[in-house]
Amino acid sequence: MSPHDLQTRLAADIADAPDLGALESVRVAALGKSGSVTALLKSLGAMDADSRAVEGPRIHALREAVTAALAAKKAALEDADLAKRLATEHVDLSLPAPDPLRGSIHPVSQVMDELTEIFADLGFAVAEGPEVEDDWHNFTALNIPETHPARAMHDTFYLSGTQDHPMVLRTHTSPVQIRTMMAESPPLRVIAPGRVYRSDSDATHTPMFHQIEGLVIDRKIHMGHLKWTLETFLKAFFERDDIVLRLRPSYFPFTEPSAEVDVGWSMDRGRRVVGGSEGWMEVLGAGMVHPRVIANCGLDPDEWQGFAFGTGVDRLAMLKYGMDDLRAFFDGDLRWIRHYGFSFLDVPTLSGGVGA
Ligand code: 2NL
Repeated sequence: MSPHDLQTRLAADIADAPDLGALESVRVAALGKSGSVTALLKSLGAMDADSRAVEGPRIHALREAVTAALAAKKAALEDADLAKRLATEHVDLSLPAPDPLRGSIHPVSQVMDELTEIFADLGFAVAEGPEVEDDWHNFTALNIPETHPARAMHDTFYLSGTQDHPMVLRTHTSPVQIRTMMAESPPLRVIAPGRVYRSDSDATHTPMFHQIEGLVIDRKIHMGHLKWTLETFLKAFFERDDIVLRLRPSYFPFTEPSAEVDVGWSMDRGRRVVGGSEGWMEVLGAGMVHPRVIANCGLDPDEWQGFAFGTGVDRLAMLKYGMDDLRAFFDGDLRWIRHYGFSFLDVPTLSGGVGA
């Protein structure tokens, strides 16, 4: 077929194409690998120079014309499609809007806020410090000897400090209280909530977890103050009056005497809950601040005493809200958080305070 005849036929096919699919078939049949226009272009190679000089411009003009006709028809079909959709589809503004995706407060943040509120009521300020600590604030000042297992590489994340200034990811929040004692003058009442790190990972341990420690430094402070404070805090936190405490003698390098603090539990609808006295579970470690720690912070241990305590925030959250898998805390799965009924509107208030 001559270029002229082919152009007439293709122009008709293009004009007749009822939709974009049909138009694409016309394009392939003309310009595709074995298309009619492509075949004409290929035939140029076999012509002698004179014929090619005549046919070449014609065939190239044909290709240009077909390409332009295809583009024009495509635009027309798309315009027609859009016009049809505009005519038939419409937005019903009276329909209710879809719910926006809402996040919620994380149980750990929630519990940290609750703890801050409870201790604020008891006159404690919140202290903060770096998560990358030096070995002196994290271990030495706390009377933790060079040979203590906590200092081993397999328990602590070491960073590249210098030979005489080794750096670690803090293994507890105690260095925050050390910094507070060095920077401020007693009497002191502070809590230090925050992230801590240990080289540990299994079903019940994550390499990063959350701790809260408390510190009181004053004159004539004794274990009675410690026990009352912990009892008042646990009653407010678990929202029960039947909280019983048991202090068992223990050992920490930074306190003397030291105690492990157990709280009574009871069964409630098949669950073990805090409160009552069917059994004991450990919830805190505590003690009187070791005089060497007080002296390390530049205070006179004959004048100043104090108590300190520490506990895991993740564990407190699990106990209070009945969550049983620690790892879910770090998955960021909204279904999990909704299952436990957390709402972004849940924020603790002072109105439910401890009344101290
Ligand atoms: C536990 C035990 C504890 C402390 C933390 C502390 C801090 C300073 C001085 C003395 Cl600056 N003590 N903190 C004391 C006793 C226990 O934590 O089982 N934590 C999860």
